[in-house]
Amino acid sequence: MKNFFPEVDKVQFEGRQSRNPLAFRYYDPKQVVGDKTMEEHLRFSMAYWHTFTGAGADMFGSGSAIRSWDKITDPMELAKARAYAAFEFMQKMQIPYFCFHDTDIAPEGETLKETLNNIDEIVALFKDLMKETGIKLLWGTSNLFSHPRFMHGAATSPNADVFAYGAARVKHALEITKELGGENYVFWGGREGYETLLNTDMKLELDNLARFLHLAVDYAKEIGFTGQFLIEPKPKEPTKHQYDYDVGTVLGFLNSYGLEKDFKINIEANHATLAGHTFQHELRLARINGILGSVDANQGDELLGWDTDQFPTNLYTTTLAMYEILLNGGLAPGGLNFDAKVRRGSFEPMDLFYAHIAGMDAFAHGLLAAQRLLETQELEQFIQERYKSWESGIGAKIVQGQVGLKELSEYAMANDQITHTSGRQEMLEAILNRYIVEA
Ligand code: XUL
Ligand code: CO
Repeated sequence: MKNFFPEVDKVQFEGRQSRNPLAFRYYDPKQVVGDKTMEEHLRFSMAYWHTFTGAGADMFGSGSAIRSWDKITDPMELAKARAYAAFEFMQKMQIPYFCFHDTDIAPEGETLKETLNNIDEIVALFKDLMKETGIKLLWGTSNLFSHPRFMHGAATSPNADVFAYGAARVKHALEITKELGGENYVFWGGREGYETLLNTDMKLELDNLARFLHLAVDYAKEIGFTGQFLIEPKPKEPTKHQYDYDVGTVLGFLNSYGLEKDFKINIEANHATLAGHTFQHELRLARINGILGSVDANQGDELLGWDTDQFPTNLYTTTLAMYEILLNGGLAPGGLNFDAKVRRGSFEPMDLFYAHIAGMDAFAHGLLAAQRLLETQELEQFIQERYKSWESGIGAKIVQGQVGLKELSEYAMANDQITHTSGRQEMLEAILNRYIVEA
């Protein structure tokens, strides 16, 4: 097998004293943290599209990345070379999972049939490489947003032929995800939204989106695909208004259309911040509603208002994310998928390694800090104390539904001199900093 990354051997854990940029300082896959190993907690996954299909193009310029396989001109040979390179990379990085869109892995043909055949050929190669390396598929999906045929949406297109075409792609993507033992299937509604209501039947589009998802659930049952279905919210980009805006919106949508039992949510950090929420807010809202399924691990830039898909290196954010994930009892069958790309200026193959190491170490560090926080219960004790008025007296009566407005009014008349306790935000922020520094 050709060696695409001859300059790198397997990246190993060397501990926090290490100054080797090609080693993990925190991520030690077999280290037990609480009740699981780091590998079991974190379930890292590589995003095929950013790392092996993307080349660093942006709106102002073409791709800048140097990749040894790019010299190959035959599209199927190029697709195969990328597959070999991807599995070599994941093996060297000790990344146990990957995720892909159908369009990432093989070139588009002249017809739908030819396109699906191209994909099937690479899927067969993936199957061999997965067997050889033990690397698994976290989730599959169909890209229903890049090709011009999806310019007005896929499931929410005004053109029923596009809905049918999208359905054919999802049918096939479900089959290949099953074939590869994928543990989840993701719907990110790339162009499922609108630019202007002047030309949009919002009601029909939302109904059709739900119809589309129901059809997928039905077909999964028919073929015996038992993976978890996930919806990935995003508020905007590419459309001005995406229907799957944020966790709250998706929750309402699933409940309105009877899909709440079949779907969980794949939360992407940069999508959360685009929606005006913190990553932790979205994780919390999904968690307390029992629908936190998986995570697209990346980060945005505070000064840029778009989806920059950067590698997650902010320890504050990874700690609070892992805190929610631990409280969720983990993510399985979901995982932490690096839906992240190296910056356009980080154009060398080595940057792919440095970037993934940075992300994996940031999440391993976050896991250690979050685990300690939960072991000492320092935050939990503070929160419990803050809400203790609900455990007895009038609070307990409200919770148990024993009082109405009349009783509450009588109580308030007799207890109108309210005493408060401080929320102690700054003290708690300093405590959190201590856990991060000491992890
Ligand atoms: C786009 C995005 C997608 C999904 C999969 O912002 O996050 O890559 O994760 O379609
Ligand atoms: Co994503």
